[in-house]
Amino acid sequence: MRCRIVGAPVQDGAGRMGCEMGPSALRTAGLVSVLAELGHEVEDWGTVEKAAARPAVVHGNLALKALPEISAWTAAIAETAYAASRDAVPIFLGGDHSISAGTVSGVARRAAKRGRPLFVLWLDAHPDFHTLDTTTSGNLHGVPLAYASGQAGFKGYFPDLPQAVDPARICAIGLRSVDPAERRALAEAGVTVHDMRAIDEHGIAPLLRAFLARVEQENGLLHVSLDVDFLDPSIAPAVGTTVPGGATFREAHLVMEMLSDSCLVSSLDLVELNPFLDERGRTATLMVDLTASLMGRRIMDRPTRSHSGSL
Ligand SMILES: [Mn+2]
Repeated sequence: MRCRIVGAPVQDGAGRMGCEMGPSALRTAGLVSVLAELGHEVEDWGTVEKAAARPAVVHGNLALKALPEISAWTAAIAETAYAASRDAVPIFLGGDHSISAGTVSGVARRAAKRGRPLFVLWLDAHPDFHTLDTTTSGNLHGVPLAYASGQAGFKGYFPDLPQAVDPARICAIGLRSVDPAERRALAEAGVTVHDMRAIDEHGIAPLLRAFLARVEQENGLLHVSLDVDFLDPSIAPAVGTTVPGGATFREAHLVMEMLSDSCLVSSLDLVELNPFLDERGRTATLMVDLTASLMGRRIMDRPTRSHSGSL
């Protein structure tokens, strides 16, 4: 398979600095060589050009931070995501999670052009489903999923959305920090939500399997957005928004292995890695290992699968 690496070193959407170094850390942890060793053709497209901030616009929510900057990043990333997804599986290296406003809207436009429905798997402690009106922190890494799924209130502030993702085709897994406004909005929009309690009660595999079955049934494309804080902070400390009680090492790898087996993944975000907070690169290394699992690394061959390795 052809993989296309795209760096999106955005940090203005997070509450603290450091995510700008994320793409470098993921490359340093060996992402390109790991993918090449798995037999993939890897193209590194370098770094999305930081667009000039759009003229400041006044918004009623005075808490909003870096709105012109994030809006400009979103436009630039969406354009690159659309181009990069033409004939390859793009892997977007964040950068804080605000990059997904651009990556998801870009690949959604690509999916529409292909006449295929886009599904989104959101692996995160947070749903990032705030609108510009409901966020109280004002950190715009809390809004990308609301934007990309066409929720109200972004028009005139963020780039016009060429193609909204149907909220009914979004599945968020790993949630354990959800604000009341988000809880209401997720329910109203019809997003499938599996919080950590659901994982505890049912196990992560059946929850994911049910979603993947829907993607397959509708012949969909699947974008996976992996936030470092999906993982438990004890194994992935390099993130500015740690929440205890996250996915374990094996739960995370199992998700990636199931995604690999499904052959459905068409694009991937690796976001919120803050190397300034890491311990000797262990979080960056784990993110690369998880990517390897998603892209076909396996412990043992599964001989019953006829299409293994042809993701
Ligand atoms: Mn996030």
